[in-house]
Amino acid sequence: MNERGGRDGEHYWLTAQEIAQFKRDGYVTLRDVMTEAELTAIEPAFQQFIRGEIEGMGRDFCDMSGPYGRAFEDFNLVNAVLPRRYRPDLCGNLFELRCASISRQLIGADATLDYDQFLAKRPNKPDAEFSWHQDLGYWPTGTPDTQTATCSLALDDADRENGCLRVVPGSHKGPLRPHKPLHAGGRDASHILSITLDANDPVAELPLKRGDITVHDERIVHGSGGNTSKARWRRTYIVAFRSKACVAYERAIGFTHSHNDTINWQTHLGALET
Ligand SMILES: O=C(O)CCC(=O)C(=O)O
Repeated sequence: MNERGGRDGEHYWLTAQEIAQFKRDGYVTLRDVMTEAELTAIEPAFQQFIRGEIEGMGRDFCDMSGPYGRAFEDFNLVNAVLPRRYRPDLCGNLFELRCASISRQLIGADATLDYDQFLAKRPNKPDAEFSWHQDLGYWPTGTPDTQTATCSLALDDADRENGCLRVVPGSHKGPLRPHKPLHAGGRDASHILSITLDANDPVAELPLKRGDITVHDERIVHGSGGNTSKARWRRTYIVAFRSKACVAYERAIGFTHSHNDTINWQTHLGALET
């Protein structure tokens, strides 16, 4: 930690206040984590995925607002899961390294990269919603240490109009809520799970400038609205870190965060009610 915080080569130093906010609220917003030149360097790979040019991804390339099987031209929320699996040259890029630095400060020295994901809300897609959920509701129960730092980089300015991330601050201190499949047909038809907000849940929107990130933990209730702008994308590059023991446990049961994983979801999602 240093007192002023900010970028420092492969590191990004958090202030004591930022670390305290993550623990207190379940999330933190960090400004200017990537410079314009650094963003420009990673964008071509991102765009290849979002244009649907990477072959052989199966369900790892889908619309995260709808059921599997939707035609690419009809996607609202383009979702590429595990891009580093399909383009290994992404491994070790500067964004990953800065997020590793941030995650070590938030969840401990053995923070291990668990998965990455590219998300892009097409302009003028009011249905490009990411439904309310807790990440832990999607993941196997029984992991030895659930701590997670999910870092989400804004490749475009994000706000209410293009569907920025929104959270229920402090909800990470409450229980894991029951998650239900959003679409008929369960996990075979769609990856999406959803929870209903309580009437008294406070909602905070997290607007970002290009190059800023949010970091959220595995229990905070969060989601995002549709993109009602006429011409603005909302593109997000996610890298999530969990403890080394947790990642080892996930892999041992065959869970890699790929939508192509064939583990028994009923066994591994204790909180899922169908
Ligand atoms: O950025 C979004 O719209 C939602 C992403 C999300 O839910 C997540 O990374 O856990």
